[in-house]
Amino acid sequence: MQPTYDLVIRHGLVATACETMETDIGIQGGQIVALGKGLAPGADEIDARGKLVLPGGVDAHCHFDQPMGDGLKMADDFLSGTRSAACGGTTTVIPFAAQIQGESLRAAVADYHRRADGKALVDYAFHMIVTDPTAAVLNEELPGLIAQGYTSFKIYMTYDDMKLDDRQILQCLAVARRHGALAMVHAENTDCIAWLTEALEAAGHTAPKYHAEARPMVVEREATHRAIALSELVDVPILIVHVSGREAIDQIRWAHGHGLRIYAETCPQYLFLTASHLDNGYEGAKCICSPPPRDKANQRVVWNGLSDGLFTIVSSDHAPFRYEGSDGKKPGGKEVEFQYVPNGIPGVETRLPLLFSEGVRTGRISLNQFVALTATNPAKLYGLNPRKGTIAIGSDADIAIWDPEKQVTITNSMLHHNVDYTPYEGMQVTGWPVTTLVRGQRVWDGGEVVGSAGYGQFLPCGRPDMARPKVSDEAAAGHYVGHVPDALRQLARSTHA
Ligand code: DUC
Ligand code: ZN
Ligand code: ZN
Repeated sequence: MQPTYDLVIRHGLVATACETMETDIGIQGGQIVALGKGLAPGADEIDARGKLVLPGGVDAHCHFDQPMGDGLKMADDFLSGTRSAACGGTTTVIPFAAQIQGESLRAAVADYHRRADGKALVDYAFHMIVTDPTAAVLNEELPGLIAQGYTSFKIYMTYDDMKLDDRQILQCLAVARRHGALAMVHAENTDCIAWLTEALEAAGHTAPKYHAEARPMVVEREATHRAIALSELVDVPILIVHVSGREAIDQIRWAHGHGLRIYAETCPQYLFLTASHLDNGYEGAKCICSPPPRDKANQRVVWNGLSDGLFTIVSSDHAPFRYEGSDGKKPGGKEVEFQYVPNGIPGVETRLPLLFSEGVRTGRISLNQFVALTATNPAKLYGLNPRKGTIAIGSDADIAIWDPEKQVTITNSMLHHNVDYTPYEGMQVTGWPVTTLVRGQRVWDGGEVVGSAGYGQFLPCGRPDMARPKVSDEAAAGHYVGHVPDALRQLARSTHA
């Protein structure tokens, strides 16, 4: 008898963001085409008895092969980065095409495609990073790129070579509003950091642990509040990325209490690391990231924000720099003052197992919340649903089959990135994906990487519905009372109609 499907996954416990069900999954042509018990035979079959069958993760914040100045280099390109993603159950990644100040945004996107072409094992989309919002960028490049499927961009409130001032941020948010893109904001007050860094340096406090002292919570709190105010002024939703603890969370809760659509992302480093991880001689540089990890009390507040729905997504913020060598955490091969250590830690492969083990297995979040935070919501937020991030008829067959009882002690040697350390060395987790499918093809199976470079496809993103401005009752009735000039409002309405 001719098989009905290319592949059938049988007897697994399938979970989506809204339900958990015992069902088989029929896959044909890379898509899910049937759900139900006792499906007809497939040419290939997977027996998932005792396993969890989840949508493949969508890691909506990771950095691969991003051009760096000053002799620095990211350790992972699209090959090693997406390989590592697949081995941790992630099937879609969204890294960043970063504009270099003084250069064009379009050129950054074109360059990033060259870096990605033929390398990825899983599917990928691009965010952009806007560092130089010239008139050409605001009026031509950004609108054109948004229309072509690059529908999200990140802006920074700190770092000399990236930061925008408030007026520039407003200009970018206005473009997001008018053209239906989602703006992501790195919220830290740059002048506070510069002032504190100078003072720490003058006192001879230059070890990695002082990175955390140069970026205390108040610095993040102030910038988070300001970003929220700017978003309110323009009347456009934003995502605050890598939220680290209580004070920033308080600002976001305040915004939600005032009816503002502010989305929030956190990352495993704010759940599993503390500033004490930076207090380890120069090895503390391995855990330098921004904002820095805080303390146990802040970790608890972040966990609460996951369980009560404050956070929309959990991403890795995988920013891979090797510890040894001259192009990573020791620039030029030297132990440098904390402010010259490249910011970022690896985590694309450990994101899901860490959150599953400490979140789902402990009961802090439900399995459905786990799926929502790590797959469904990021797909929605960035205009990739329903193709990605769920298990539904018509969706891509991007699936991670988990052994929920598998006990793993995380060591760098078992990971598949190209970084020479993991900040999670020695941590024990229960639950790990044993098979990862991208569009119905195995890329990670039984402890082996079985996918091939170049199989991963570029995904143009739709304009995310979640980026729509709020339509107030007054506006709906035609007499809006608020901060936004009518002209801006009218423009947004006509393109969003
Ligand atoms: N912000 C990021 O999003 N990633 C790495 C470093 C940073 O500051
Ligand atoms: Zn950032
Ligand atoms: Zn990042």
